[in-house]
Amino acid sequence: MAKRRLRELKEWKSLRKHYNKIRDVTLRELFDNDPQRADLFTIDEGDIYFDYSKNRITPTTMRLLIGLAGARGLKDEIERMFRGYRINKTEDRAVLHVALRNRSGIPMTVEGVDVMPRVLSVLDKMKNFSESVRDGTWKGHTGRPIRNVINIGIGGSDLGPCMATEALRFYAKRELNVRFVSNVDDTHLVETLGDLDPEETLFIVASKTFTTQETMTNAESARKWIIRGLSSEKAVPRHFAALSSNAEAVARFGISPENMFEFWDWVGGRYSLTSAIGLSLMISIGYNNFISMLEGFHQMDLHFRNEPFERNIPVIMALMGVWYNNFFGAGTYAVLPYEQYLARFPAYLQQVDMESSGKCVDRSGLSVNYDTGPVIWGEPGTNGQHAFFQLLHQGTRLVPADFIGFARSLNSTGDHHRKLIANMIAQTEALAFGKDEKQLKAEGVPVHQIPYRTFPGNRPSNTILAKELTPFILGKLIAMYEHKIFTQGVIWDIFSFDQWGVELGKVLAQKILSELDPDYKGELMHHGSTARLIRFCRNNR
Ligand code: G6Q
Repeated sequence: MAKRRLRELKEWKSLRKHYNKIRDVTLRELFDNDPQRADLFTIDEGDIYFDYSKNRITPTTMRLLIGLAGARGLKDEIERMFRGYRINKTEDRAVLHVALRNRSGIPMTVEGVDVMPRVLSVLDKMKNFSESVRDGTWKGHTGRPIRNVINIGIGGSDLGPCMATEALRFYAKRELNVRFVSNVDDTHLVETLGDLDPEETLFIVASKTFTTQETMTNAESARKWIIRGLSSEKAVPRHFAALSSNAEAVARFGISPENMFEFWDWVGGRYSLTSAIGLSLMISIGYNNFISMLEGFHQMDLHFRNEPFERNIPVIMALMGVWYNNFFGAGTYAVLPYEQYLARFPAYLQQVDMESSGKCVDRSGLSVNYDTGPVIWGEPGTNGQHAFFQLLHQGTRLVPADFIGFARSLNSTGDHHRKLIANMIAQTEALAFGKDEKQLKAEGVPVHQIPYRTFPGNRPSNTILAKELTPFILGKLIAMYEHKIFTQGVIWDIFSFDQWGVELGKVLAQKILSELDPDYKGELMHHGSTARLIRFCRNNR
């Protein structure tokens, strides 16, 4: 029997009807009518405290949304991922990043082959290498220990380790500078290397394919920088390591197999932080902290696989997302960490979510007739409050948001942290309950100002709390979002693990690259706008 399209499902239709009934019900009413509401809609998972009570939902909403997940076969889909099926159909690959952090000792297979021995052997190799860099036994070409580690990669080979290195800086070996170069803009490389000594600098070229234009351009320039700085080609093997699945290209670059850390086609770029792609992070925080992060990932993987949907944080997060995206028509989703160390977390999630869910064709190849992934954005609190929160509180758009915070600061100084958390909790309250005319009048606000100073409220959010930001908790948080995205992909019936949408621009850029050459003599076969842009840049070099 052909799979029913999303909007034809009876569960979807019931949700539509239910939405029409409750769309105008306010969070104030919902809380007033049910004093147990916060209990009912909180999952205290042990490490993560997930409060979703400030959402425009009732028990019926949840029953219907969970019914929808059931009708989409979510349980089976989760199993298919964990069992290594080739669920990335358009690239004909399995999707088994969960094996990278499988700490159970139980085999995980792709087509009957246990991948765990290879996963663990790469981890071991990473351990030895990272320890030798950290303790100074790894020497550069001139015999000096390494003080600077530069990860060269882009997209999935940059955003994860860059975000996590920043997030876990508290646990870092401070004598080591760990930096990230991603942009093909020469400024990125030049500014990153400006104050560094090649004798003490190690480059980690992170590229699954080892053909990515930006990464290879940066890596070639870094190679020249080393050769120039150390006056010898022989310096390359002591100053370069590679994270890749393309052994031949790595060897051609001059990096020896001992310094290549492998990963596999069943690891998608944006899901690769826990693979060899995490090497720069491991060098920064050390093997034990890295393993602790993997444990956190693994615990959340188990939670996602085993918990009933009613108690399953990633599933509930996904359902909330679908509820606002498809019924309330919210086109964006804000992620607001109240934790400076998580400053890069929204940017990281942007890739994981938007590359996975930015699709307009369903798994049967038909155009979808409903919205898929929203725009993900965010900044750390409290900075965001002084920037875009105005729109969240009084704008015309509904922007659901995740607030992420920690009960303790890692750098406890005076009452900074108490103020930070007070702000976070206050924002969720202000968004949910707003401030009405009656309250404003009671405060003596002049009548003519009342419309401007009214807060409509009824703006939903999740609050995600943990005791302290540790590697373990970071692992849990990331896995939570990964599985949220997976769940939404199942509901929207899209392929979450490909990214064909990034290809066209790359191909066109190759053509334009040659046309930008001042000696290019051919005709510019483009629409008028593009041809003029090319001419402007060529004439003004
Ligand atoms: C992520 C994408 C993409 C990829 C980069 C880098 O899921 O596949 O962001 O990670 O394009 O690719 P390489 O690692 O092959 O250089």
